[in-house]
Amino acid sequence: MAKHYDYLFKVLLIGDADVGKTSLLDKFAPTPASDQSPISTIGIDSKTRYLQVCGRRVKLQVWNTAGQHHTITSAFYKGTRGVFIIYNATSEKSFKNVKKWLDNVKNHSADSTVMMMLGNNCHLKDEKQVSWERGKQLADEKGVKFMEVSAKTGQNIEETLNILSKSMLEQESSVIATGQRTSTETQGSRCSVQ
Ligand SMILES: Nc1nc2c(ncn2[C@@H]2O[C@H](COP(=O)(O)OP(=O)(O)OP(=O)(O)O)[C@@H](O)[C@H]2O)c(=O)[nH]1
Ligand SMILES: [Mg+2]
Repeated sequence: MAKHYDYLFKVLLIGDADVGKTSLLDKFAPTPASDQSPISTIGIDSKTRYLQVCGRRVKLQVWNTAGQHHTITSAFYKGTRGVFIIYNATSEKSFKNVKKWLDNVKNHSADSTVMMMLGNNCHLKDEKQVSWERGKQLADEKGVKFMEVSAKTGQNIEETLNILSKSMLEQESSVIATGQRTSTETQGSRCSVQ
């Protein structure tokens, strides 16, 4: 039977407990509606999402982790091509911990892994403790991509998947062509939801 995709990428969702990883996964790869709020993740679970990027059929296998574990071991990173490092924009603490998560990814994953930092809950303007500017600044410092998102409103969800997928495709071509990493130029997008 013919394959339904040209590229298969494994992607991980990591970050502190309660930053909204499970909620974002539900937006990335919606399944039949559930009215229930997500419960704290205990182990890991995954969902699949197909999308077209640069004329290629991409299959994303998105793995969700439990924030309580604080570290993710090398076994989880095996074969991972992209990682979303998530913080909650209404929680300073979760933003501070992003550095630890970034170190965790760098220590355990392949150099070619594409990293993207996501500031969730960007629609909660009045409760925000972390501005877009601070998020973008940290992402630039660390050489990773950045986007503010909302699992609640769906803001920037599709853009985020497209940016990561495009970058993983570029990385794939560069590894095949030269065996080297492409530029780690960062990108960012403001959340325009009021
Ligand atoms: N208002 C609002 N609530 C959100 C958003 N994202 C997540 N939540 C809520 O925040 C709580 C935690 O979200 P989860 O998606 O379970 O967080 P998690 O990162 O998966 O947490 P762990 O599995 O414990 O690591 C849930 O009650 C969600 O309904 C968001 O964008 N806006
Ligand atoms: Mg969860």
